[in-house]
Amino acid sequence: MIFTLPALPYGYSALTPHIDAKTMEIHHTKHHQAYVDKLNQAIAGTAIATAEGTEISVLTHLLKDISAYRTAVRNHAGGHFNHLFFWETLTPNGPQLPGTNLLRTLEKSFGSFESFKELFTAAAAAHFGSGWAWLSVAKKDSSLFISTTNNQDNPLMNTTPIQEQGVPILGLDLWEHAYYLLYQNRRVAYIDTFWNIIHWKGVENRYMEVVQYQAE
Ligand code: MN3
Repeated sequence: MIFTLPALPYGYSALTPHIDAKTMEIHHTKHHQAYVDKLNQAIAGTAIATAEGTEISVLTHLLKDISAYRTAVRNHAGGHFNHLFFWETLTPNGPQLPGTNLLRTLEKSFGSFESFKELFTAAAAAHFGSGWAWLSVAKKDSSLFISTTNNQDNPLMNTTPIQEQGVPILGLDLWEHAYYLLYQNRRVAYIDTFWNIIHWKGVENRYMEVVQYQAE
């Protein structure tokens, strides 16, 4: 497997005024590209270099077993997966709420959609330094949980300090490169605007796939 950088599912300016075109272009062509290039270097000579399948499936298997690999693989496999995931989590013109299946589950899990939003926002705002905020389906019982991870880690990884393992269905990049040009130090303004551009249909599809898979 040689990992590649796919085109975004929308143009660089599609998410304005929430995320500006320059940020999207640099984020995609420089930051994401660098994770792809360094991942290819890091896996040279390992079994991953000859693995077959889609990039997402190879990455998912790799991340679930990441404790067996060195830090460079962890950082760049995480970086590649998280960004592929992030681009698909955003959309310029989706509905502002999840569909019924996911909405009801969020209400059951967190009391209401509003309180889910508040908890996710608070977790993302409180995360110290670079990292990600996630909504995931727990490995242990298929419940939904909110967490944050450092650097390019994510909840799939079987390693410390991941507090709880699960399959992410929604993720927000908390690195300054994701928002600094438009928001500077105002991370909360960036988190607030995220709610306008979430691809809820895609998030719900991920949720349905995970619960179906875990039930089998
Ligand atoms: Mn990023």
